[in-house]
Amino acid sequence: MNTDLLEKSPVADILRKSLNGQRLTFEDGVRLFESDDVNAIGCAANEIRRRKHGERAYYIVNRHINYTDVCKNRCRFCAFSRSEGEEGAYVLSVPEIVEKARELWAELQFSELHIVGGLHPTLPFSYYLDMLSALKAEFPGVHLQAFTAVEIAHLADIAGLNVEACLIKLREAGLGSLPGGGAEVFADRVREAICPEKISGDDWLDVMRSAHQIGLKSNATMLYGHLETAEEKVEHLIRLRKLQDETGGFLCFIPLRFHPENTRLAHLAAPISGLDDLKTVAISRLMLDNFPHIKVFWIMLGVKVAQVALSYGASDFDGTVVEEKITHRAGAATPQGLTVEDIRRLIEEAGLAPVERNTLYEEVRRADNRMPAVS
Ligand code: V47
Ligand code: SF4
Repeated sequence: MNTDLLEKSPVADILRKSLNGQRLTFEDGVRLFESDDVNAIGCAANEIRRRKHGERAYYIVNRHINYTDVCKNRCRFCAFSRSEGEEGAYVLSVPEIVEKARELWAELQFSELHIVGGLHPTLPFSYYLDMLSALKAEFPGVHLQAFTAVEIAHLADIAGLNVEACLIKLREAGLGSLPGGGAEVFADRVREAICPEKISGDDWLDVMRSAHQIGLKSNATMLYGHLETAEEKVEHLIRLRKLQDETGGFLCFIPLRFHPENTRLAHLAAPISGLDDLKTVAISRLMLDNFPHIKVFWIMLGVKVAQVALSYGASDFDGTVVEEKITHRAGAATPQGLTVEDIRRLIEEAGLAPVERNTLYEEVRRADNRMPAVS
């Protein structure tokens, strides 16, 4: 750790506090976001990451599947969604979803399927149950991380169930955990401006609380780089930290950088620098002291910034992905997927030891061409 860099920083008092194991306050978080001293903040975050995970950095062999882009919410930052009947709108049938996974299996024995989609106004609840059980029948050892808290609220609605009962039915059909999407920024002011139809921040947190209470783990995200203030970002992080204190159910936090192209917010997006990305990763690591991992989704950050973020507090580099629509329809220039060899090399170049994990962060050990086995 470069103590000279830390001690000379205008935010040295906050960084020292964090390194001494003290929890950062709202005011600390705001000062960090307002600071330009990205390297000192990153240095402290890297030290916290090192204390939690040593020289290991994690990655997962996964495939993303977006089962439909039809969505009744039509968030203003979203270039992915379509209205029913609009050009480009699609719904994958359950056999098509299974086929997407099957066609990849010979080549890549993924340990996770990451499944998210829009809020389809007419698909019945049975579609989602059938999707999970068909995938589970075909790939019994694969973890199904599916449906954001926003989708879960919608599914509970169409099923006429409360959230907990809905989650139990989905789990019986094969659901393994929930991805972290849909959190955006919790502040009402922000939601009103960027996603007025979406469930509130409180509702998002309530869905996650219910999931954690029945033993389902989840991820959490924050969408940054649109019209949110430093205060709103810090409030978001603190609300996540508070729920994590209560349930311990979050596996990781993923900061998602807004991609403006083809969205209705394109006009207001100031370009976000690589330094802003690194600062967000580092502050997340410092504020979320009770989250095991900060994950970088290289699809959104870009491969190079995601690689550097491994020295700014990130401990997880997600993943092989294979096919991605949400960010690419919003102008992302990243590839659709990375090979395992690419990911391992990127982590090694960052000076860390790549460790394959499953969704629950258990180490995966593979014999050649066999189902991933958990150690
Ligand atoms: O909720 C939508 C975001 C999320 C845009 O849990 C956009 O491991 C940037 O949550 N620019 C879905 N972001 C994706 C997501 C995710 C991704 C990877 C891993 C995990 C995980 C979760 O994508 C949405 C929204 O926040 N999003 N549009 C856009 N134009
Ligand atoms: Fe629908 Fe999700 Fe896109 Fe919002 S972000 S329009 S909820 S698909």
